[in-house]
Amino acid sequence: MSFTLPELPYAHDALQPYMSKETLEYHHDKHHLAYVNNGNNLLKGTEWEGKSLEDIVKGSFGKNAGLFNNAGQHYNHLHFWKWMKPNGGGRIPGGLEKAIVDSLGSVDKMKEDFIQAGVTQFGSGWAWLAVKDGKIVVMKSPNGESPLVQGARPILGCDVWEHSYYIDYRNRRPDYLKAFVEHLVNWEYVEEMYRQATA
Ligand code: MN3
Repeated sequence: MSFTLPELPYAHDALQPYMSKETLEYHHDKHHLAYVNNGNNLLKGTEWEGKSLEDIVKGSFGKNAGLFNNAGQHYNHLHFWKWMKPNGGGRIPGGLEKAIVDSLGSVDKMKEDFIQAGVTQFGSGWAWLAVKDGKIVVMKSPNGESPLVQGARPILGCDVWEHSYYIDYRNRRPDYLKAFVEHLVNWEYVEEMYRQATA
């Protein structure tokens, strides 16, 4: 399969004031598109041509850095757009909330640890909620990596590359992460990925 840039599931200005139209124009229309185009070029002629995106990400990790970086970021961003919605944050669906409390103690503790993971990811990368050995865990990863290459299934990720927040928050990464958790997260999509990860 080749990679294609998905449409955003909302208008570019729909996440304001927490994520601006300008940020999404650069981040989705230019950065994600570059991962798609570079990934398609680097995929040609490799053993992973014709494989699923997840198989390409997992298979190229540690073997083909250029392809992995672009395929990994394509996977991460495909979900990142869906992990957000206008008027996000708020109530977490009951089944997912129970799993979070069982695994991490409380919703507040989950939010605190998730924000801390993003704040302490040195340089570019991602903060994650993932399912590992049947439990929800907080993780972080550098660059285009994800829980997929750490033996886990991602259910929520926040992009902490500067291109994701610098226009709106400048150097205030903690404020961006807090706004993401409180006002942007599409918990229904997180729950859908949790169900898939535990099916
Ligand atoms: Mn990004």
